[in-house]
Amino acid sequence: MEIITATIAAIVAILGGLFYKLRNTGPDVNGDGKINLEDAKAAVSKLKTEASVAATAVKSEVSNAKTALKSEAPNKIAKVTEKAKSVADVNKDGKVDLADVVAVATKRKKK
Ligand SMILES: [Ca+2]
Ligand SMILES: [Ca+2]
Repeated sequence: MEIITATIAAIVAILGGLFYKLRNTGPDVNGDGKINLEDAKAAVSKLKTEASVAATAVKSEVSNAKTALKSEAPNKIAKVTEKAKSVADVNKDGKVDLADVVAVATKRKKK
């Protein structure tokens, strides 16, 4: 149970962190004091880099979880998945999707 819950929490945190970083970037993305086309390019580049970092971290978490789950009984895993879904469903609308990641990022900012 702890394996999936921890993995989902880690993934939500990774994605929340990604959105948090991207949200907190001002218009002068490359920090040269001017706001122009170069910042749009820098924003795309930054998005690619951050998304790639997050994707790698998520893959690593999933891989760790898969390894850990090999020792768990399959009927346990179904129950665990339900539990993990309820943990990851931050805004409690019954679905685990991008809105939950945004909810996490929003929560963090308020703190
Ligand atoms: Ca700039
Ligand atoms: Ca949700």
